[in-house]
Parts: sequence; structure tokens; C-alpha cells
Amino acid sequence: MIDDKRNSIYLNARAWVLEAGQQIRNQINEPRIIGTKSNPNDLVTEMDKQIEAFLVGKIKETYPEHCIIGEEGYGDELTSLEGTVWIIDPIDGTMNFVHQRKNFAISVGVFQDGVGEIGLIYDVMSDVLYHAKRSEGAYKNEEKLSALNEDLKFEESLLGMNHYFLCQNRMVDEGVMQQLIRAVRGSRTYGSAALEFAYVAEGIIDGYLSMRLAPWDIAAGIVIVNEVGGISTNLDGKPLNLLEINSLLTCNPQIQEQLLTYIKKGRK
Ligand code: 2AM
Ligand code: CA
Ligand code: CA
Ligand code: CA
Repeated sequence: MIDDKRNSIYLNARAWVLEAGQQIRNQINEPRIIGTKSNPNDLVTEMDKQIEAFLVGKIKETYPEHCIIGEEGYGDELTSLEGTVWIIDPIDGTMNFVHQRKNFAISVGVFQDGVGEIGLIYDVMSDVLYHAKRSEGAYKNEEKLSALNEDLKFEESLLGMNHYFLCQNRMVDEGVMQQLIRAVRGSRTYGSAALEFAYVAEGIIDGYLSMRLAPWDIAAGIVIVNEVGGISTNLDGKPLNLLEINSLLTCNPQIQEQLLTYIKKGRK
């Protein structure tokens, strides 16, 4: 993607994300209409839809030739990542949005022919924007994020994960997950995949793993983490496919091999 074109897309994306965040803050104390999707704990609100409709409207108006993948269905049904593709999660961490009214993010990734060019993750209530353009580094607001710690030791690492790793499940032997948690320094569960990517990029957690994430949960994060030398694959260490559901490991490369070894031992 030509630099000038990319920069104008980036500036628009940034302006729209910040404006969307302002809309959410303006309405944060209003009563919510809460619906459910795949299960009673998979929540969606009118705000998720409003924000996706807003972002999709702006993109379609300005870039009618671009394609969009979005969680709430305002985007396109894509079978290929050819061309310029926006991958949007209007509210990542809807459960936090509903229960906490904070700790959620707007996530926007822009890919060109399958290559991640722009990533924006906006922690709306903290007014913190994590952003990156490929090969230009990653930023937290105006502050450039440092490259990830090359001296990180596995036993001193802090891992983000969701609570499914604590539950009995088909995909991972919980005995092995408990061994893993004991082997590292600690674990955290933030409830927003996008924010966990941002925290990996910031170096305040060293890895994040999840069993089932959609393209909009990971698109922006992949770009941002990559810019600080982090690596994102599925739980088998294989490349991610942004047209499908993936398992995910994003981490400091210093601990990737050890994490994958534990995960492999635990995968059923
Ligand atoms: P969401 O809030 O946009 O739905 C919670 O651990 C994280 O997993 C959030 O980033 C959440 O995104 C994501 N997630 C993906 N699929 C989910 C599902 N079926 N139910 C709840 N959270 C899901
Ligand atoms: Ca959701
Ligand atoms: Ca999400
Ligand atoms: Ca969402």
C-alpha cells in the first residue's frame, strides 16, 4: 500500500474511532437493551450495533471500493482478503461494557491483500488509543512502545487468558493448563481480547491465549503486537486465518516455544 494512501486511511480511521468512542462515553450511563447471541453469556447491546453501523457508514461513504468484516453484520460477507479490507469490532469486551461500563475497546484493523497495514485499539473509557502502521512502530497515544523484552524469562512471565482455560473443556487438558499457570509468574483475565493484545504490545503482560476468536477480535492486535516484535499464531503455532475462527497465542517470542510445548501437551 502506498504510504500517502495508507496515511490518509489511518487518519480517517483514527478520527472515526475517536468519534465513536465519544458517542459511547456520551451514552455510557443510559439504560441498556441487552440481547444474547450464541449463549446466555454472549451479550450484545444496541451500542455494539450503533457503533458498527457508524463506522461502516463512514468507511462505505469514503471508500466505496473497500471491503468490511464486522462482528454485528453491517459489513460484507467475504471469501477472500484481496484488496483493502477493514476488520472491525465495535465493542470488544461487551460483557465488561455491560457489567463494568469500562474495560472495553473499539478495534479496527486495515489489511491490504491479506497484509496487516493499520491497527487501532481504543480503550474508550480510559481514552487510550493503541495504534500502529506496519513498519512504523506501535504507539500508546503519543508514546512510542518499546520493543518487547529480549531477556524475558518464562518463569517471570505474566499471561492473559480467558476463564475457559480454568473450566473442564474439550480442547485443552485442564491439568496441563494448571501446570502452565504454576510454571509462569501469574495469569490475568481482562475480558477483552483486543485490550489483551494491546497489553502484550505494551509489555505489561507477556502473552495472551484464547481458544476461539473471530477475525475482528484479533485483526488490529496482530498489527500492533507485530510492531514491537511480538508474534501471533494459533495454539498449534500455525499462521492465523482472518476469514475464520482461530485459536490464538500472541506473545513475546522469548516464551513462545515453551508456551507451545505446554499447549501441545495439553491439547486433546
Ligand atoms: P466480544 O466482547 O466482542 O464478544 C472475552 O473473553 C473476549 O472473547 C472478548 O474479546 C470477546 O469479544 C471475545 N469473544 C469471542 N467470542 C465470544 C463469545 N462467543 N462469547 C463471549 N465472548 C467472545
Ligand atoms: Ca460479541
Ligand atoms: Ca470481540
Ligand atoms: Ca464485539
